[in-house]
Order: sequence, then structure tokens, then C-alpha cells
Amino acid sequence: MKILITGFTPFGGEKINPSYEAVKNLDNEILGEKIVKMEIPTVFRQSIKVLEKAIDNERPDVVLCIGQAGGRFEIGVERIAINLDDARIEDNEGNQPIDETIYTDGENAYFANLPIKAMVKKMRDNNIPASVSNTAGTFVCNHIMYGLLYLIDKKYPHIRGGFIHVPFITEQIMNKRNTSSMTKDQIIKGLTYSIEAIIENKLDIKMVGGEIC
Ligand code: PCA
Repeated sequence: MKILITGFTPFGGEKINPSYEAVKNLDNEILGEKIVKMEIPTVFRQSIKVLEKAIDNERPDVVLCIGQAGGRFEIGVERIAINLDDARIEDNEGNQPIDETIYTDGENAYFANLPIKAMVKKMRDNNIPASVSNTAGTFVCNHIMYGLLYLIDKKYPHIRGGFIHVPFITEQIMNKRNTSSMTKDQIIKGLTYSIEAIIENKLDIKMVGGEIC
């Protein structure tokens, strides 16, 4: 099995992006399966193009995209991506789409087709704070997750794919009061456990993991 795992370039004034900091330090093999790592630009449209090209070149069985969710205190395995860009800030090339449809011929939303509860359980069982997240926002992370699941729906039906949001790495919060973070090592461990759960579970497990608003 080949697993393509992506992280984003830094954005919003940050010097690093914890997603790629962790991704580039993952082992090249997990449970005997090959791990291919890449960095994706935090840019609307371009990010999906780069990902599609990588999928065509690498022909992975699983695609897992990772992004920064600054301020979150735990690792969030995203359940759903919506067909909408609504950017609060500009991306790294100055684009700021407001309430724009990503693909006019796409569904309103797509669910991740990964064992999201099993991924959360494996992280929590190993003392990494994690939960299912029911929104990936409306910026480039939702955009890439939607783009990935759209491509799976239209072009690569055999691929399993999804998205994980990770908190700031501790060095990013030195001047941010009362802001949560994790060490790089914890994030690397969390991603490794998630990948193990993907390899171990073709189908998801049934486990409490919903939200009450
Ligand atoms: N996080 C942003 C985009 C890139 C990233 O790492 C987001 O959550 O949309």
C-alpha cells in the first residue's frame, strides 16, 4: 500500500506550518507501508492542481492531507468538506474568494472516506488528544479536502482520502497568550497513529464521537 501525505506551506504570518513540519519528519514506512510526503502551497486552486499531479505521478492507495488549525487544542480528524470557499484572509498569492463554489458539478459536501473514529481512538489510546471535527472551516484546508474528495468521486474511486487538522507547534505560541499547542513530537506521533489506524481498519469502528452544540 502507498500512502500520500501532504502538509501546507506557512501562511497568515507564521514562519512554519506545523502540518508540514510533522509530515516531513514521519517515517518513510509505517507498518510496512510506503509513505510519500509532500508540501502543498496554501493557495486556492493551485493546491488542488499540485495534489492532482502528485496523485497521477504516485498512484497512492490513500491520500491524507494535513493542515494547521491554530488555536485548537487537539488533533482533529475532519469528517466533512463543503463545496464553498469563504476566505477571512488572503491566501499566499493574495486570493480571497468570498462565498464561491469550488466545483459547480460537485456535491454540496463530501464525507472523508477514512476510518475517522478508529483514527481518533488510536490517538487517544496512546495519550494524544484528538477528536472528530465536523468542520474544516472555509479556507484552503476545506478547499483541499473538498478537492481531494471531489477527485476521488470523479476520477479515483479506488482511493481512500481525508484530512487532519493539527494545532500550533509550541514554538509558534511563544508570543500568543492563552493559546494551545502541541510539541512537534506529539503531532508526529498523532499522525503516525492515525496512519496505522487507516492501515488497520478498512471500515470504521462504531464509537461515540459526535458533538452537541
Ligand atoms: N491551514 C489553513 C490552510 C493551510 C493550513 O495549514 C486552513 O485551515 O484552512
